[in-house]
Amino acid sequence: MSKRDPKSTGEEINNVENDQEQWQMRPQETEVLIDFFSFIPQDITVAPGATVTWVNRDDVQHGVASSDKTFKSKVLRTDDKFSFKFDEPGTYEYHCSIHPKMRGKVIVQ
Ligand SMILES: [Cu+2]
Repeated sequence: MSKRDPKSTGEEINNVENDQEQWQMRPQETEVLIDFFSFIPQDITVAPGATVTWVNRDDVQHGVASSDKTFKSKVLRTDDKFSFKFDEPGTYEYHCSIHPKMRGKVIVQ
């Protein structure tokens, strides 16, 4: 007489592994707020492939421009957004195209 249980075939364990793989593949999205003439947070670190979206919450116009010209937004009015996808690892310093003293940094690693 066999005591083998036909339900314990490992199917449930395989399902758990598949779920974890999907979670790791999910693209990362991060927001940077523009308010009080500042980028908030000023420095952010994201994984390669992440999309960063800047949102102008200030009541004056701002822009987002990287120092090495990798990306540049149009003029952002209140509640306007600008997104850029960072595929290449590196440090991306940027400033406001209207107020050059406003500075921020995106670190991709
Ligand atoms: Cu500005």
